[in-house]
Amino acid sequence: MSDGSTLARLQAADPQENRHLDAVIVGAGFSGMYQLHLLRDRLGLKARVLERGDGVGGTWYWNRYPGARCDSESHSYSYYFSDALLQEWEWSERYPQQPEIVRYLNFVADKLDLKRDIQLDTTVTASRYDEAANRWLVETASGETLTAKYLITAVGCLSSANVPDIPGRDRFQGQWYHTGQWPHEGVDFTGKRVGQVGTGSTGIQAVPVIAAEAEHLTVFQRTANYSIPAQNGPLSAEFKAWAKKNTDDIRHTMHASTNGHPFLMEERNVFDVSAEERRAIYEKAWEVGGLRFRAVFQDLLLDKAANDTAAEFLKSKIREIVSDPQKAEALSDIDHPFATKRPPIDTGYFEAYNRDNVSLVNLRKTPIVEITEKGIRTSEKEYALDIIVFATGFDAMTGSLLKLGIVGRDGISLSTAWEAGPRTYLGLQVAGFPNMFTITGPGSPSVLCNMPVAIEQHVEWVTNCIEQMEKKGVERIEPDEQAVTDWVEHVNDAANATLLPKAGHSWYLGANVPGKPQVFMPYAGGMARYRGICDRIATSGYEGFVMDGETAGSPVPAVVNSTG
Ligand code: NA7
Repeated sequence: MSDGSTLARLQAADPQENRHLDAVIVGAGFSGMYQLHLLRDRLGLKARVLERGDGVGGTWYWNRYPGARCDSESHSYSYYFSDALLQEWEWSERYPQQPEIVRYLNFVADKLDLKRDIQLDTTVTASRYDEAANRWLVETASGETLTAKYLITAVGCLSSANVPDIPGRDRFQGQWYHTGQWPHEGVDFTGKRVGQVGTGSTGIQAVPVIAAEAEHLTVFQRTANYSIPAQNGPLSAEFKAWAKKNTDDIRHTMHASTNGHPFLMEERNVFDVSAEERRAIYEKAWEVGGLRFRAVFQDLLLDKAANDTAAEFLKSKIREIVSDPQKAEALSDIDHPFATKRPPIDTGYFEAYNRDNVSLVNLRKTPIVEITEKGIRTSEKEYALDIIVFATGFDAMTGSLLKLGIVGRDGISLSTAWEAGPRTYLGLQVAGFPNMFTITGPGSPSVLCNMPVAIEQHVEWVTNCIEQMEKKGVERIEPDEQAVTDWVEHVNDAANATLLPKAGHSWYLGANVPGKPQVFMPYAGGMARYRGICDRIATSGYEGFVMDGETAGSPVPAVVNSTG
């Protein structure tokens, strides 16, 4: 409902107007920081970031669990809009560890002087669109209300922890932790009996590190998972010099690739080569390690028979590595095609099961019944534990957005609008929520892409759009309902053209959170194609959007500047 009087009261109560902004940005991770930089330093707008944590870093501020490391290669896990930043920063390892990423983001925040406009320790509790005033009223947990013409959510796709509601959890007398809400002081596992629930990317990173410290680690596995060795290590001086010298080429490759990584997918298909050649290709890719494995054939995610060859190779590796046949059987009994869930990469994951102090419980055979005072009881027995680690993932892509208490035009909440699953145009805007932009929102490539690439593209697109609005005096933009319907259909078609929906329990589908509508959320049509669509829509005058009540789409001067 519109409520101009609330705004009038706020403005009267705050003559300095320092709470009345052009843009409120929620979240101080990669997206929020870059969005602040462009709106403030390029467009000259009054913008502020509100951040729940007491430091910058977003996802990486919270995910401090043992072994936390990015699965994008460090030289590509950087902002590419500024050559000065690229030249000055130096990554130490092939895959950056959490503390190094937080250091990097602090380095960027300091270089760009962002911190003065980032309000830390600030949790947004409600965000309401005031139609009469055309302002967003953003309330925080401390009772403060900020107002802004633009509301930009930069809350990350994987930041709302999914702690399973297992009966008896609060009875447990030991300590329990979720990996995404890890204590800053760390957890001492020395001499402890640890139970870890979950074997996704996070659990797979944590197992070897916890196993090396704990007296005993019991891993509770519901779904067995593929994993490829990261082959992580320090970067050589030659590589660092090469990466600094070739930033244009690296950027070009990332922008041309399907997933925003600094390597392209091979053009060959699995059955273009003989079984022998294929085996050699997979062996070599295993040695190279990481997500490059997925790129050795172009049809791995398109053709089940092709995928089976990679799946069988990876399962055979598990059986080779894990010496206990029962463990090997449980770990290689994988029920979904390779890479239809986010493919984890690891450092010594399967090898950890050869340690005497690591045991595996197959929850498919003996499910968890309850948590007791002493530990975890499955249908078979009770496991006594001192610490439980929930590596159980996130309410991905929508969880953090819905927590912002967003209410749009006519008093419709985002949770009502998305009751049957998220509906966006380009993953950027939602009908009925004028001037709200969702960075890496559902319906955009986001988690299927190297995140900084997806983030830079969105932030630049939003900035260009706002720049046009400000220049032309446009007050409101929101998508046309039909454009949203068409885009949602296109997102579904793009997913259905791949094997991705075949992992029925994937968080891409929302299937990991009980009661969450099951809709394939990220855009699977590829980052390069998506970028082209967004650019075309902008240059056509924002086709599919409604500006100040008028259907947009008549030609406007080309405004897209992809380098920001
Ligand atoms: P994921 O990939 O969602 O993995 C969560 C794991 O926790 C997965 O093995 C789940 O099994 C398991 N899980 C979740 N709930 C339960 C319950 N109730 N009981 C037993 N096991 C459970 O999260 P991650 O944090 O590992 O990774 C998220 C992303 O972060 C990752 O893809 C990277 O992009 C970075 P399931 O498979 O659902 O049977």
